[in-house]
Amino acid sequence: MKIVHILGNMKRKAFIDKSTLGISGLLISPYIFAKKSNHNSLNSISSNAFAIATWDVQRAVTTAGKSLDNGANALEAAVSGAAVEEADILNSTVGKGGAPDREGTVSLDACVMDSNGNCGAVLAVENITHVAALAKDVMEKTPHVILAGDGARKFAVEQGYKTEDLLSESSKKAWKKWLEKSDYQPEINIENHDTIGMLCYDQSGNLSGSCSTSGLAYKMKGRVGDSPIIGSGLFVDNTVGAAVATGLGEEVIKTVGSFLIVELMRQGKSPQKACEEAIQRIIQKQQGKPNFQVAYVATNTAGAIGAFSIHKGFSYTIYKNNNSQNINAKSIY
Ligand code: SD4
Repeated sequence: MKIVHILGNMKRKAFIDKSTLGISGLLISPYIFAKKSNHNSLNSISSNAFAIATWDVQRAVTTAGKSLDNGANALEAAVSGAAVEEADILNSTVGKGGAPDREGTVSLDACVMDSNGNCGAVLAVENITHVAALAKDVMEKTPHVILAGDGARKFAVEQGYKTEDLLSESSKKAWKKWLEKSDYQPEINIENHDTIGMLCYDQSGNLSGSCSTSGLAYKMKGRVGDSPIIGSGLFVDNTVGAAVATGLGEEVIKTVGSFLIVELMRQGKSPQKACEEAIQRIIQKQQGKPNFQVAYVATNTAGAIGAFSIHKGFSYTIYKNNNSQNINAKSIY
């Protein structure tokens, strides 16, 4: 069932299974998981693996985090975490069960970026659930970075991906209801597990990320947001850090948000300050309080984590050492 969380109305779980996790030591901000003496000596550090993701996605970060603990590389882990939300038919913002466009078709966007700066993306793909894995396949098995639409779907079929009808009964019902008025207004903080942007830091000290979404509910057919756009929805630089975005993609694209955050960190800003400045870049172009949400999560190579959003109600989830925690991000409003 789709639950719409309107701004200011949102209740969040402060912790995930707080009692069993024993993670009070993590209740400081920023979260320093992987201390390093030298900002650029990433590859010399090990056993500090962690996964972070946008929204309240404990199963996804735990899947990614456990695979990191078992020695998976950061890219594999980021894709495996995204796959959990993609397969969840109850998540109406990612993968199977995602909200359709205004014609009733579910089309998905995703990208990945690895520690060597390689990247892959798929745009407006229909009938394929695991688009983050598909983006990884584009990166690894084609000479290209981006495949869109039918070409991406065809490539998926060639690679052995199952084709499925991605429109769930509840998303179909919600779309039919929306059609009655066809009033297009991106809602703030739809659900508490939205577009999944995931950043993973593996035991070899490498960073990678993934971003996967069904995009904005009832978008125009063919509309693509920030999530599969490298630099907007996701950016990774293994010598600096990484960032992911969620929210109204049009606004993220205009400021190339994730790249901006990584560049701000390169200039010496903390992940928190970098996320705040990236949100300010959006806000300063608005007249008054915006009626849309944008949120960022970032980490640097020292393991510090930052997050910031325009409106209250955005949270992110961290996994480290068998513990996971959902944290409410700070916001302007
Ligand atoms: C998009 N950024 O397609 C995505 C949607 C999203 O929270 O993140 N919603 O614009």
